[in-house]
Amino acid sequence: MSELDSRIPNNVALSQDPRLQRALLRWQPAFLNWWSEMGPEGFQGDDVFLRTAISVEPSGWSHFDYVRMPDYRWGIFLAPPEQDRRIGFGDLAGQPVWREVPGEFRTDLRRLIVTQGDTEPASVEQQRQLGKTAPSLYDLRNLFQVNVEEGRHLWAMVYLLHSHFGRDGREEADALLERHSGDADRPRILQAFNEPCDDWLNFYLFTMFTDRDGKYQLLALAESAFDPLSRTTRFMLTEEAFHMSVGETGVGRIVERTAEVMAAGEDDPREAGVFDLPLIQRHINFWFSASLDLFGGEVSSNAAHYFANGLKGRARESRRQDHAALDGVYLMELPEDGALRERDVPLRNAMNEILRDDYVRDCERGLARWNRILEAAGLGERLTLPNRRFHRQIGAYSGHRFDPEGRLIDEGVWQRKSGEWLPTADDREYVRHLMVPVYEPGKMATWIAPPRSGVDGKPIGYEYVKRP
Ligand code: BYC
Ligand code: FE
Ligand code: FE
Repeated sequence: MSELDSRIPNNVALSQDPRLQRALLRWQPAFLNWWSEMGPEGFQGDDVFLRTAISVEPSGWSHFDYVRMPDYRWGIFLAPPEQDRRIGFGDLAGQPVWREVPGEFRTDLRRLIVTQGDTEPASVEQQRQLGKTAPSLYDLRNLFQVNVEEGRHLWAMVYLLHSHFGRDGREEADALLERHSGDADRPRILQAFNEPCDDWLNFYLFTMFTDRDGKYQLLALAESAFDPLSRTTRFMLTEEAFHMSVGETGVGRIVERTAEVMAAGEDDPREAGVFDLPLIQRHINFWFSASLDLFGGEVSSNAAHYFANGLKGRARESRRQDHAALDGVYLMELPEDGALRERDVPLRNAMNEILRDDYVRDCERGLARWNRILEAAGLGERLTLPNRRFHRQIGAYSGHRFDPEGRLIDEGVWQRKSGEWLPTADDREYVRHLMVPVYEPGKMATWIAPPRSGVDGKPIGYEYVKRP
């Protein structure tokens, strides 16, 4: 392995491409500088038991060891090329995929890559204070694993910008480190990535719902006719599965503790130092609706254009029948003159909503698993997903008020009721009050049950993070 390959592990023959090498070696110090200023605060000197991607072989793609986060080897990996891969959908279906960016789609592809790339460092910024209040060393390690992998996802998009978009690609790569989550002047591009995520309840809901948007957007980009984008996003999906499992099992462990306290006959779970179900429900309502916005408008000419030209497909396009999507319509209920009316939308213009459908189904499976925990504890209460029209800021339902069942309501009702539906100042104070760090191996905070098992075959009580 050359010195370069050990600094930046890769399967893109980086050592044989001097121009790209120069660009990435120039960007790397800026990235490390960003990581130390905007990455996890207070833990940069700790030894963390982390997995590092080292190849794309399914049998041995990653390696676990103690590493200080600033020494993490952020690598560049593309899934192996598919022989004779063809465009799978839209007007260009059947043509060979592109190894280079066609001039006419350069702006569109750059925009998709920049939007994707912007979310990765944004999430690290949102989560930078969380280490200080981790409920266990196991959870602390998982947080940092998610953070370093989001850092790698940023590298993945920066690789595409540097290797395929010339000078403006380099400028966009720099700008990815200059916008910041929640910054008044230079915020992140998509709103969910400017929301604070500074306590662990919000963190688990974010990784459950917002990282899951990532999964579906990556599945759609994995269909792209621009083959380097397809191969990069396919490999990113292997890491994404872990992020969502942190969220789903994290909320599951919270629900388990709450259920335990409720089943023991405690009327007010807050008396026992756990989260009550209505508070959890309000957080589900918030992060589910914020994540639905990330799919864009219900009716979108951008999405139609991306689909027509093979830039962005549907999730798992090959499992579908009609890859042209030219004749069909999608029946939607859209607000018009103060009521919901059924409208036929040309299929290609409904691509954002079709991807959102897949996402909602996936979320429902997670909710069902949480509800099985309540059921097993003998409780009648259930958690639910709000209707997709509820609390939207983007698309056809923004600018109107809907209740969690999806009924159109007026502003007065919203003002009276929204405190029951979305996290309140009082909720926030209660959540904060429970955020006390637990750094003793194997110990858990009061409000969360232990996980089923540890990481990489290690026990739950393993010293996943060694404090200096
Ligand atoms: N916020 O035609 P429309 C992840 C804009 S998460 C602000 O409906 P389109 C991760 C839109 O730009 C995955 N603005 O939108 C998770 C457009 O502006 P123009 C991230 C928004 O283009 C956790 C206008 O509204 N990946 O990986 O069809 C941790 C009309 O919109 C928003 C991607 O997003 C919004 N939410 O769809 C770490 C994939 N939505 O043209 C990582 C790449 C829309 O009027 N991005 N607008 O100026 C895309 O595919 C598309 O840009 C979107 C929007 C799906 C986001
Ligand atoms: Fe990511
Ligand atoms: Fe992720």
